Amino acid sequence: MDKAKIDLTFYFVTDDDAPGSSALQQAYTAVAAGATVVQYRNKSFSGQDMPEVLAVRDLCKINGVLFIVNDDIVLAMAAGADGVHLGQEDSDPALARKLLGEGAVIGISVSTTAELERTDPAPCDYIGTGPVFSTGTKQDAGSAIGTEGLAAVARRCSLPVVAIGGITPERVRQCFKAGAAGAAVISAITRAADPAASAARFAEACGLQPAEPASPWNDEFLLIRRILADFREPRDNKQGPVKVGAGDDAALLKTLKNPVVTTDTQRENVHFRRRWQSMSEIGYKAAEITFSDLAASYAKPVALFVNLALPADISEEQVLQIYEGIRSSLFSRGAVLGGGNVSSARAMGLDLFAAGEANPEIFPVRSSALPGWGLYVTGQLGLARAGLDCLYRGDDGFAGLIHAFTSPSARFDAAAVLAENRVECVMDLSDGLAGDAVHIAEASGVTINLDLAGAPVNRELSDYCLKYGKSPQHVMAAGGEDYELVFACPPTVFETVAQKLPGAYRIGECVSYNGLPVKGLPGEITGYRHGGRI
Ligand code: 3NM
Repeated sequence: MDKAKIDLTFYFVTDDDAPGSSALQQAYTAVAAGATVVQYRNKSFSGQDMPEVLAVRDLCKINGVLFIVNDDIVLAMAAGADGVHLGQEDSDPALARKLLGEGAVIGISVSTTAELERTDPAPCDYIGTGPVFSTGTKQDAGSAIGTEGLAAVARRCSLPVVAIGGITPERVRQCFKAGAAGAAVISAITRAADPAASAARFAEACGLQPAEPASPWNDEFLLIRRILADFREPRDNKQGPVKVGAGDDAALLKTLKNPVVTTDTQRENVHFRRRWQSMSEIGYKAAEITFSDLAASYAKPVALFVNLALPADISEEQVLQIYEGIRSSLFSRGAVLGGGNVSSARAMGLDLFAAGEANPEIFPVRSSALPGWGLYVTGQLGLARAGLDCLYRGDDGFAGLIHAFTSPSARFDAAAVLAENRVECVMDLSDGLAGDAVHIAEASGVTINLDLAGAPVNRELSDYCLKYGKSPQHVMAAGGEDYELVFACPPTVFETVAQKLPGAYRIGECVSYNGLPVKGLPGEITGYRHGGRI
């Protein structure tokens, strides 16, 4: 570390108590605004947090931002931090110097001039002084010393002084006037309604420019090499349908008899939120819902192509976790990764393309329903929608519902039974029965009379509806993201299907078109809007 280059001006400290934002996201916001230092502060650190610490370190390193660990010399060493910040009650700065070496940046907290007198400045590079203003962030911070207290310490101290405690963008200037070399901040950014805007105002008050932060995964080629290391099979499997898979400019597929191609998209804050699902679940779900289109077409998955849009606050480890989820879907479907792309973006997103091979005998479509046929589904509806509502409410008492939203499975098992029985009219339920029944009715030119009164309602959905005063039929019809299959066929065919698919049941019938595509919707229901509330 070149000590002459240390810039303490905008000293951001991570907040382990900020609701819904990780230290990595916070650090990214600060670095994007122009922070010059990030201190990792986590009072309840455990080994599980290590990947996050390393990700924050990488973000700082790649952006030339000083990375300091609070309190813990051992963690600072393990994380390869640039230095450590110690309180008066923590380890001795001399020990930190001995362990971390001459190049490390070592800071110590000092509240008063009396404390300053007792502190040996020799092993330290800077002093942290506060709380300058009153703060609720650190319970044992003592009473505010004001800018006068800060000025008194700064005057007597040969080392640069970083002001801390209750500093807002509006108070930054006073701190510099009082002799501070830097302003440290937590809550004015992490608890702000708009952290990025607040961080930008803080940086501006410090006289700094915003940066376009680079991310650890910006070394795209290295990242792709790491991803591909886990996807070795396609290149070696000359017998399979993919002769040359991910890793070359394009994939070479063996001639497929009846190729079927489909695409899907998952966008952050539209289809998923990072705090609701693990990265692996996001990857798994994206792959499964793309494959669900193939299931509804009786096609066998062959290859998946994935374009990832990544904001810089996603670490390389997290990207690999997304691919871990994708891989587990590919593995269970017997398909391979055909290729893909990684690019930077403001919000996270996945665009997926799947290639499959059609059943040589039958390709179901939504336009083939006839009057007199029944309308059926392969399983319980409404679970995912209710799970999404629980996530919005922060109610984690309905694990099965939440799981239905975060980890749906494409119904290839049900599709096989339908194909065997020559069911010609099938689609997967992604937009909810209310919307998808309209698609079938309009494409087939029939009216669908829905009848959900006798449809099964599982225990958890029933409990959820009781708790929140909802009608199960309403939740089932408004549904969305069920990824069950809805199909139309003659009732006699259904009797045979039902023997192999005991979870399937009737939800209505097709009649000659009589002025409306769908009748019998409970209440005022329209289709499903991804991310919308019930
Ligand atoms: N140390 P905020 S005050 C971590 O006085 C810390 O030494 C302090 O948080 C000290 O910017 C403080 O939200 C909390 O007030 C700073």
